[in-house]
Amino acid sequence: MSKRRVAYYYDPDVGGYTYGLGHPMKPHRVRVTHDLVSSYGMLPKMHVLRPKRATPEAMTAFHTDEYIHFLARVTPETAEDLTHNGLLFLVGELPDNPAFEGVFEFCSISAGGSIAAAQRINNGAADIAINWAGGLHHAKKGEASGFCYINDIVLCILELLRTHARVLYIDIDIHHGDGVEEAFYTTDRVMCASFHKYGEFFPGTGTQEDRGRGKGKGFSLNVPLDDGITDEAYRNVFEPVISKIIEVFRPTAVVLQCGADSLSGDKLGGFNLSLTGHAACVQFLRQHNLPLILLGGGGYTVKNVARAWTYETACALGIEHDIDMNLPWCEYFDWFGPRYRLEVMKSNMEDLNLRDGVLDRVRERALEQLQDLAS
Ligand code: TV1
Ligand code: CA
Ligand code: ZN
Repeated sequence: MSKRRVAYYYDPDVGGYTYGLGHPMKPHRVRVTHDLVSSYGMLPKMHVLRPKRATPEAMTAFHTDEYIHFLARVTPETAEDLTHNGLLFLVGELPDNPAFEGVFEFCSISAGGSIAAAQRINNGAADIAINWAGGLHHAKKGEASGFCYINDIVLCILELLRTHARVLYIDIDIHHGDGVEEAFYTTDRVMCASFHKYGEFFPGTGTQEDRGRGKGKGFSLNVPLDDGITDEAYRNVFEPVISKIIEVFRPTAVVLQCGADSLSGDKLGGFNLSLTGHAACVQFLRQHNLPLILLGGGGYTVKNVARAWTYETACALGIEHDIDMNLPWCEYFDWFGPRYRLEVMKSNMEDLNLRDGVLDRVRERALEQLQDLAS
């Protein structure tokens, strides 16, 4: 398999932001990932770039002026007062979206990386661009949601649309990619495909009936899943569905949100994917030889997030078969005990998707919907 030019976006400040004590979202996981990527000696094999921070103006390509103005000013001290205008909910008893110290800077790093990744793809200087600090798929035009404030993915895709006719967005985070879907719900230039847990689970959207509207009818595809899905079952849906999308939609660029909360053992998730099962999605897309952007997303068992995104960086480089599964010495080595290996094992939980052939019907349904698009 031939080598690809990989651009890797990383800002060393990103790991310093914190959503607050006890909050499951930990920006630090991006630093742990970087430390592991670096210890594996991958940095000299790619273009390592520190992205420019996204400006408020760049953010308004998607978000409203009012919301950006608010987000740029909010601090832990003023959050209560500023929310009085009812613009958004940043507070609450266990707030998903707290007004933490430096929240706007954090967003500008995350979004800056995803926009820069798109520009690098647009000007042809990279085949694959990576931003593990991105992938914040729930943010809405004028509202924060589900740990996401600025939708770096929408900004990334809007940038790609400047030079690309058709962009395919794929979301393997365990949560539905609602913010991205909503942004492109009525266009036929972006195909959004989300694989997610559905049923008494955040954000509660993403049924197979939701397929887009107007010109966008058929250009949103949802694959609702249940707890316990394993590598084999996931692959048996993912690969045929993505192959069919590529055949009928003929994307000119692909954005893959690699949310790691679909891994077995995630603190918030309930799937049973191993590291290799998760990474198989990256490998499958790389094989198609289309310009590719890899973004982060969810992932709440920090050591496993770092393992997954490190291995997926190796997949982007095409060196995954050459790396030592025993972890190299690194700053956070202690976190990876007791085995100190680059693996996430599946558990013995039941795969609820295999009851009564539900999963086969979900796949057949998705393939039928895609066939509609072809005729
Ligand atoms: C503070 C402290 C906030 C502890 C939030 C889990 C917390 C959660 C917390 C939590 C938590 C959610 C909801 C309920 C909607 C709310 C990055 C009516 C132990 C992409 C976002 C999940 C997932 C939001 C983000 C969800 C992503 N789950 N402890 N909050 N309300 N919110 O259910 O897709 O991964 O859990
Ligand atoms: Ca998803
Ligand atoms: Zn998630």
